[in-house]
Amino acid sequence: MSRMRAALVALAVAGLGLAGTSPGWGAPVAWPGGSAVATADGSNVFGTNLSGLSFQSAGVVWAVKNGPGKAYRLVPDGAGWKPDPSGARTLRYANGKGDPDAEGVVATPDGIVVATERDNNDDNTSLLKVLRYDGSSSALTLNATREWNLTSDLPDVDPNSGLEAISWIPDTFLTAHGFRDERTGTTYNPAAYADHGAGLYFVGLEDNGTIYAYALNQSTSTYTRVATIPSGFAELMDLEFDPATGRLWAACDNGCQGRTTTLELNTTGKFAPTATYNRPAGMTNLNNEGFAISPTCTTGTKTVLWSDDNNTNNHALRRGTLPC
Ligand SMILES: [Ca+2]
Ligand SMILES: [Ca+2]
Ligand SMILES: [Ca+2]
Repeated sequence: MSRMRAALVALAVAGLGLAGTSPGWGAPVAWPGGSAVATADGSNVFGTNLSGLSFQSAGVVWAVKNGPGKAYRLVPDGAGWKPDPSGARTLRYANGKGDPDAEGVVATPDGIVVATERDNNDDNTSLLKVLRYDGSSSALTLNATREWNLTSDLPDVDPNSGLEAISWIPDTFLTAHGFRDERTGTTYNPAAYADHGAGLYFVGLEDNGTIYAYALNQSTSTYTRVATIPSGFAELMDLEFDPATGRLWAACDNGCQGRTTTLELNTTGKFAPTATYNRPAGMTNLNNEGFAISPTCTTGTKTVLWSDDNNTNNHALRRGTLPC
């Protein structure tokens, strides 16, 4: 989503209590990293609608924009980031057509994988698709190399309240911590899901703040839902898995005062709440729809990035820190 719905969401969130999160999540506590936040892009590089972020490595970040659907490969620019010399890549569906409304992105061993909620050429129809792209391509228009249409497996939602968030968790982590497969009622067994790659995709639905874990068949476009997980929020804007801590982060926008929650695998193999954090004290209540954590820890600190859908003060990227 962009803009507009914040007032309604604020009302809905108020109904969940002061924390902005569901019961059981505890009161929000201070952001665990630095209170200072700085802009991390040049002035008006991206404009509005930057909604998803993911580190491919310490030196490459992917960002996606909803409307028109675009992806950017970002490289370091001093302490900030800038698009690589190729600039924006226009995104298309696998058939080479359409304008996928790209709200979330994750870089995985499968490719650059994007969560979309509709075709902007047909704004009135919800279309909840995960699209895979070849991030190594030099083409400026990228056709999806695989797409998964999750619409029939998810609740009916408004066309602008669909898939917002996506992350990926490796099978090695899930099996080491006894992740429970809700479909089979047993411990998750990767061998049960043919051609799904080396991990599961976790997508977030804006409309209900719920996270859905899927095995996505990388050669047939079929999929299987493996788990359904409350994020703690009534709406959800991004997901980020931090392998260093085993924490799955859920991020909400200005409708929840920019708070984040963390979930960790508990002794029953479920992702359960472990914390609710306020945004850093130095950041105003921005329409942040993208959130990513650097894989690199430097002298006890790692960088986090937010993308602001509203391009407030002509900046769409901001950086802060977490301890590591
Ligand atoms: Ca949208
Ligand atoms: Ca928003
Ligand atoms: Ca997003």
